[in-house]
Amino acid sequence: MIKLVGFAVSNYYNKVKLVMLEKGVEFTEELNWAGKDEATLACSPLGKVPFIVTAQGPLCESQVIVEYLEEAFPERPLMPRDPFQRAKLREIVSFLELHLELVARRLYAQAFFGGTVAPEVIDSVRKELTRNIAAFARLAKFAPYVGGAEFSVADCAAMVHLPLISMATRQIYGEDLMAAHPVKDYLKLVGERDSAQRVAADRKANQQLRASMAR
Ligand SMILES: N[C@@H](CCC(=O)N[C@@H](CS)C(=O)NCC(=O)O)C(=O)O
Repeated sequence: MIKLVGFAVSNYYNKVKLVMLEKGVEFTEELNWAGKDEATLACSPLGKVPFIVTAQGPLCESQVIVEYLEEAFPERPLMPRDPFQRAKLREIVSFLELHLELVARRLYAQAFFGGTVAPEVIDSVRKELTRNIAAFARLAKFAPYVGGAEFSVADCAAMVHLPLISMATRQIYGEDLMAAHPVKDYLKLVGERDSAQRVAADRKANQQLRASMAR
């Protein structure tokens, strides 16, 4: 059985978990706070989570894991068959991760963890995010799912990344830079799924565990 390793507050961990839940892939979970010990680095050389451990060995990088799952467990597909349509979904995931999440991530220290971010970084992230969100909006369909009529792997990414972009920008700029787009309605719709409810409950429990450890 596949083992999913990481912690349930992580957006990338939850993206993979959503895919497994949606596909009905059986898995176990192992808590790892993105450790840098030898055993972790042997599975995920940068010590990032998530990674999975399969009968054939470990695999890291969430999108690589998702694509592996899609090929290894084709029964309940989360991508269409057509190569171009598959690529269009990957395009959305790339925009979400490279151009939105990784840019907004520069704000997280101040937005979520009580640290400070240099004012020039706060300014440049705002400019970049404004441009990148407008670009993302040209690709995202929200009709009703992010890639169109079918729920897909792109939703598993959007469900975990979009709330962070909204929360971080609201916290830092006093306004949600995604507000002009139908993100709220979309998150409400996908949030009703069993997979989303399970991920939300596990995230909450993991948040409480982290808070209790910090005391
Ligand atoms: N590109 C990676 C990103 C994973 C990632 O950044 N994970 C965070 C948790 S959300 C992490 O492990 N951070 C600890 C670290 O970077 O050392 C993926 O898609 O899996």
